[in-house]
Amino acid sequence: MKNHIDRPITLGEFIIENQKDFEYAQGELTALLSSFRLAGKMVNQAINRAGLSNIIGKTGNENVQGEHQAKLDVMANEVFINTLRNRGVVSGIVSEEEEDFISFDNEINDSSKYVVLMDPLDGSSNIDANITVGTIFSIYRRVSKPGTPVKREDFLQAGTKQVAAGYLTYGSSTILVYTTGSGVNGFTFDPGIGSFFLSHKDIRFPNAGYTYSINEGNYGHFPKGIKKFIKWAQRIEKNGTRPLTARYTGSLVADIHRNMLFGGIYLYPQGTSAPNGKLRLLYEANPIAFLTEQAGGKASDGINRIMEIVPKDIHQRVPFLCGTKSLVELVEKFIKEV
Ligand code: P6P
Repeated sequence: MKNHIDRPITLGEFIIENQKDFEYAQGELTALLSSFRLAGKMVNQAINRAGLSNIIGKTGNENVQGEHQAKLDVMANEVFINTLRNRGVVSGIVSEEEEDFISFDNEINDSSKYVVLMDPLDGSSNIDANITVGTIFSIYRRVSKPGTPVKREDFLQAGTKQVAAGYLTYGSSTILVYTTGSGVNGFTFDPGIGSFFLSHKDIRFPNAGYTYSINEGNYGHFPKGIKKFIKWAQRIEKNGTRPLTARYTGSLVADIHRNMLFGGIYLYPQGTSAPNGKLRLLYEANPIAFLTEQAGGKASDGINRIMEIVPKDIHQRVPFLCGTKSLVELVEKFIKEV
């Protein structure tokens, strides 16, 4: 449909225009995606004034991951869970902040076809330093019988079964990026109007990579293949240049967003301090892998395609390489060689 308006279309208009991409959706997936829009605005508002309200800093508690919980972690988790529950379009949720899955045991929700897995506020340790943080989400069609409470099997599906995935990056501007399997599009929030407008149409990784994103503080723990890649990235070419430059924010969404726009690779490998890597398969690696592949990139654990890993536990961790295809394949080659 031609856009007859002389402004970028809104997220809502885009979702309606692209209904055809939502296989068998009778508006539920539309409602589900738009609930992320509402919750994203609420979290964005809280983050933008965090320094002015008593919401920065830690709660003094640890989450199920053993990580110190930031007050905004708790707030974001509650906002997304309540918004999704109230929309009546989700049967259940897995959240990084919740020990087990949550079943929305009421009539409307139980009839919903979908489940959501999310990291409500990723990189929250950066908030007090005013560094970009993000929300990551993944949407599946439930495999258990609609009309009954969700079961664990609904959440332990391989990433290839995702029907949609996305992230919100709360940075110099707030951008919602998502895919339903027909490419990746980004929408920038205009706080003056209160709407998200299409700003990044059909995002594709550039062919060449520009940055590598890894916490080199863990160098001593890295497997040999990763160390070999870092040495390759830092070598000085004959003309005095080097292949890549290092950019690592400590916020997965910020690093992925930059690498997807300008080319690059993000790596969180396994090491003695993180024997299976740090990132969680279900609500960090899989949604980012879906977006990455839809944007022409690649995501693996160094050997296997991330989205083909069959999950065993809702909080399982996985070594993670993600980004420009040629760079991921170079690292996989180095890992294979040593
Ligand atoms: P480290 C944030 O906790 C996160 O999950 C990602 O957003 C980020 O890339 C990574 O962990 C940072 O971990 O060990 O380098 O501080």
